[in-house]
Amino acid sequence: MNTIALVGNPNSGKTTLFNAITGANQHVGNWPGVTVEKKVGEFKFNNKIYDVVDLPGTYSLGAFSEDEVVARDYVVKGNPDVVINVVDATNIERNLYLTTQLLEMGANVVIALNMVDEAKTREIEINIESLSKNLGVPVISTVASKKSGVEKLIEKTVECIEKKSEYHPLSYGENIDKEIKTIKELLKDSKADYPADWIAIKLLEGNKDILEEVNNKDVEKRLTFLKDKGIDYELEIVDKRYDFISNITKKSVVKPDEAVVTLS
Ligand code: GDP
Ligand code: K
Ligand code: MG
Repeated sequence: MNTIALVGNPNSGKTTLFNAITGANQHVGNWPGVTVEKKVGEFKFNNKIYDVVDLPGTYSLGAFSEDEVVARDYVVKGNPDVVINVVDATNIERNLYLTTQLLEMGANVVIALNMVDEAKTREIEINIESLSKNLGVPVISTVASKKSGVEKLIEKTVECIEKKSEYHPLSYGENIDKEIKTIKELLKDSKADYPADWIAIKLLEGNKDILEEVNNKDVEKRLTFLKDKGIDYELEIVDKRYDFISNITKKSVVKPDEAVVTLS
């Protein structure tokens, strides 16, 4: 059975899209051990049935809330075949922060660029091709509340199950990239469920539960060594994600207040 997960910021239109994709074929439960609601549905395409999971809405995939942990763990441990990342086109910079983290995880991402009707009303111009090229993943524009673009999104999603997009890690600059390599080397023989690049980034961000889960003395030593030298990459990593996003939006998005004004 193939499984597709829906991930996105709160109010990006995730549930509306989930309903449009699955119709009446859905059931609601709870994620084990937490009070977070679990919504599962399915759709049929070319006589095959696909499971769809609506994950809790989050801005990030750290470990700051039950919602984030549920979404994060499902993306990495639930092994969905495709992650549909619902991005609100009217708030693209903020929404792409979550996207960068999905890319870091090496998830097989398809972006549903939702609320394009509202973006149009606000005269926000988005070059879909350029956005897709620069992110390295397919982007399909949708208006979930009108079921527009949903067929195309399903087609692209099914296509991506067969053909996983190539993983393009972000660059965090020379020092951090080097440190990621060092940590990955130390983790070579450990058997955590998470992708090594992602673990290394999370550790450099100071994420305590990943450190606990990894349970590796050499890695702990390395992190203590950095700390003793006064090196803390946490803020720099966040900055680099925002740099990555702003580079992309500069190339792909024009907002009315940014349009070039020609003086006559
Ligand atoms: P969620 O929090 O991500 O699950 O978002 P919801 O699916 O609950 O949607 C939030 C609101 O946005 C609801 O009022 C939806 O009807 C509305 N909505 C969803 N998709 C679209 C869209 O493409 N365009 C517009 N204009 N509204 C939408
Ligand atoms: K909501
Ligand atoms: Mg919802």
